[in-house]
Amino acid sequence: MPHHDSSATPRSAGPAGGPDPFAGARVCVAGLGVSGPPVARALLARGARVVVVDGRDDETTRPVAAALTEAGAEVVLGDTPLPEDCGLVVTSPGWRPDSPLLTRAAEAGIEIIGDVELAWRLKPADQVWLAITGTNGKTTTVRMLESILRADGRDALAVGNVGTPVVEAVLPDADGRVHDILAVELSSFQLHWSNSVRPHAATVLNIASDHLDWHGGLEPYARAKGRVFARGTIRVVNTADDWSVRLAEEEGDPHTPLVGLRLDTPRAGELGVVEDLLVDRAFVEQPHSSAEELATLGDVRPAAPHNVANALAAAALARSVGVAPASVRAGLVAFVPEPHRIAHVASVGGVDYVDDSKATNPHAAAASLNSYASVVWIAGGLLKGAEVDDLVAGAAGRLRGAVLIGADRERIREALAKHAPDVPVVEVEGPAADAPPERTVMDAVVAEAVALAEEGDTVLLAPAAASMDMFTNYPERGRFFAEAVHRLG
Ligand code: UMA
Repeated sequence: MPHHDSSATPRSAGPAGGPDPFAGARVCVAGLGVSGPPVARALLARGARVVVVDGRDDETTRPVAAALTEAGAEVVLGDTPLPEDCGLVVTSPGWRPDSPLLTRAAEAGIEIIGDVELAWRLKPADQVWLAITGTNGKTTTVRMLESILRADGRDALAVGNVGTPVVEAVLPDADGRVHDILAVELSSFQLHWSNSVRPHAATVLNIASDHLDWHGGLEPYARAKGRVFARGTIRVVNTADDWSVRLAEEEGDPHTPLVGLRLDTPRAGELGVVEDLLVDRAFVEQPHSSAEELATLGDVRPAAPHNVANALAAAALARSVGVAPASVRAGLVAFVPEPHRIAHVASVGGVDYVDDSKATNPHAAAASLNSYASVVWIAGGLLKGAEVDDLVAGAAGRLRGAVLIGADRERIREALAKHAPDVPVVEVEGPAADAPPERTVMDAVVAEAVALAEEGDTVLLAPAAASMDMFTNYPERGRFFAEAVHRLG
């Protein structure tokens, strides 16, 4: 029987041929949320001795812990000690590098990887990954890509930050099948903890301030995203975004094609827009003398500029694996936009109500504010260290009024006072004291917005901030908003 040193770091999966580096290894899995349990199961399936830790000990974590214990893992809840003798830590993405467990592991020289890196080491050699990162538009783009690949008859799945942990898609399912191709949404957290992931093609859609508290600044946040451009990875860049181009040039492999995306006429080697057509001049035989029509602007929903850029990115990644032009169009047409992304809720009294609860940072909020001429803006929540001056200065001319909520609303109020002093601003702390129990804070917010709005205006929930100070998550924030709007009728 081969000897397995539990302090050795498993570096490659290698089940065919040499000894399996995971078999017998003692591995700590940090986190019992969405990504931790499938990571633990994958490691158990490979014969690792798994210890899972999670700081939460409550009705959510206990049943998951019981199931994993049943499956053969050791589970520690309510405390996050670094288990003794582990040779590898596989962390869930949200764990900050300065959390006590990860700090202790780093000090002890124990390798720390993320769930995505583990998935890469476990995946079959012939499974193709197309990777998407960026501050905004990742989830939409990864879903568009999945739709396009499927329209082309490919066995594809959207995974990663979008919600299905990548590790679930690299192991055979009950029928022994593994997906051929993955559309992988990667967050900066996941990329921070990846070091050997090498997608076939990848893109950084855009970079703006987000998660600065986690990474400690914009530069390390952007550089983490840049890791998506690995050795051998075809680089797809948004030519309108300086960081996207810089990261591809500075972090990527200069020997791979650099494919530009632009919202106007594409040059050779780019995808772009000519009149109302999405056009490919990169993945064609004669880029200097020919172009391939992929779709029309009408096939992209909503056809707002930032979303056309998302569609071009999805198209480029799909074309990098030989998807037919007609499949790009069919996939975009079949794509169903996710809720809470610039979703029209209702028109009441000549005023449109739009839910962009997914705008959890200033950059995303700017994109939706720019889509409307006269806006009553609902904003606020957790800014995660981001600045709002540029956002407010850029939107000032479009604002009819603002209704502010959440922990960091004071910062937005200050920016409004500075850059849009004439715009009326209302702050809402909670529902009126005598409100019936089914009323949420959003009823009070919507009532204030109604008072500010004039016919033809758009009341836009685009908070520029995360929701967790007041809501479970951004979908709940959006749902409460939509329900409050519907109660108006
Ligand atoms: N925990 C601790 N100690 C810590 C931190 C967390 O014990 O110091 C525990 C929590 O109690 C919880 C678990 O760890 O039980 C949660 O782990 P996690 O926050 O890493 O999240 P998961 O549930 O594993 O979900 C993660 C992604 N979450 C984050 O990156 C914060 C999900 O992205 C992703 O869909 C999922 O993996 C599958 O890949 C969500 C997200 O908010 C949507 N992403 C950010 C974004 O899009 O902006 C990056």
